[in-house]
Amino acid sequence: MRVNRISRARRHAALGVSVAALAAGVTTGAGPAAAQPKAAAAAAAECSTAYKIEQKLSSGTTWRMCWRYDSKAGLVLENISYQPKGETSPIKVLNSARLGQIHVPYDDGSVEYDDLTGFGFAQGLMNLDPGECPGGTIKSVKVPDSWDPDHPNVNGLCTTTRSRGHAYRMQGDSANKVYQAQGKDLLVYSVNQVGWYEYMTEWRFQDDGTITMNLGATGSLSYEDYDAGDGRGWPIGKGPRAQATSHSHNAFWRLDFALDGSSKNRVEQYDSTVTAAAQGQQAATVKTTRTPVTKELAGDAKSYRWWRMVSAVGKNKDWHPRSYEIVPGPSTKYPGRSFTKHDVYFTEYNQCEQFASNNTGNCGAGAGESVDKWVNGQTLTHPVVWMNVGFHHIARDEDQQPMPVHWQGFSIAPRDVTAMNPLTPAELAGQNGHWEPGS
Ligand SMILES: [Cu+2]
Repeated sequence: MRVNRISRARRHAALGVSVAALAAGVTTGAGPAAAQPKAAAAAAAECSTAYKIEQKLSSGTTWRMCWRYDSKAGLVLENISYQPKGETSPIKVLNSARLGQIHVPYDDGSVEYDDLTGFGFAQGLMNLDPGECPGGTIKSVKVPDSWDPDHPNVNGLCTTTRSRGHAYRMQGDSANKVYQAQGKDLLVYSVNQVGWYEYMTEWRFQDDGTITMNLGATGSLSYEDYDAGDGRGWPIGKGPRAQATSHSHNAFWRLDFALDGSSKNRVEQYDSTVTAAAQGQQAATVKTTRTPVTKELAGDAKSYRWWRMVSAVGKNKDWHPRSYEIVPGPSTKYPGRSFTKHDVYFTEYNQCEQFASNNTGNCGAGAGESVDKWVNGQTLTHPVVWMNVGFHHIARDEDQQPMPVHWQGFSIAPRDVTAMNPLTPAELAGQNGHWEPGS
């Protein structure tokens, strides 16, 4: 079926639908794009109403962004801003956020796929059933280079809200006072079919400023990949039968930050070293050092290491520079290709560098076509983050049928974006910094 899909993709690529068609989607897509001139909103908006997502969560936090749909990347979120209660204007976080590739190599070495640029990921956008967007809105998406050019519109983008459990809990001074809040998220997602798989591209915007991006894989194992017959498969049929071929899903995300509206963010790496307790000390000592990342970097995640993007222009009300910390999720790093050997790549922005592998942007003769090649010593003035999260899929009996969703992804979390917890209740607003009971 994979082969079938690729032939369909090639057939319709010949129709010559181009970047112009994608741009046209912004003006001719479904929705009342021109119908509702709202003076105040129009001034701030960088997209028409149909392409705007704005959600004020019950805790008072508002997320705003624009969406568009790219012929290769699928869902693209742009001009993302965060405005917790107590902030008088939106705080811009990202210029752009989207998938950067899904690379799928098979363990038996038979084949590998670049699902975004080589396999029609975007064209596989699925219609959503109203029941799978509970309490939300399903937007119509015009798919560029659609395989069904007479019907390019798909009800394929869900925006809704979801509870995530406790945002915090704290026992108050008086015995019967409990400060607690249930966190709320704005959820934005789409589903794209590639072969027999269905990928869920999920973006979670929490009311505390955290953004979590996850790729879920569900649908069905590809039937032609049974009976690997090489000892590398896992039997999911009776006895030794139907040995499904193991494979990896190496997902990339591309994040173009613009903290406080500026792309000139600084990258910092933090490492902590632990020294065993010296004589007379009760505990080991931990020393944390900051390393400015001034040039392009291929970074490896490890224990006691983290990175953050620091605003070039904005400070919070405690005069601390605003930043977003990268919080890696579980990952099985695939060493089989040069571009999957590192967990994160910080590259200087370049318009033609669009996909982490099998790049389709025209970077010119001699230019590399994968993200590792773009780490070549340039000074970072407008860093782009490429996050690589791998999942090694060894099938199991439970994968039939349908296959349960397996998730992979990571978060970015605010660090000093606000001077206090953005969800602080009014009664505790004075407890900032060195605070003592009764003060
Ligand atoms: Cu899989």
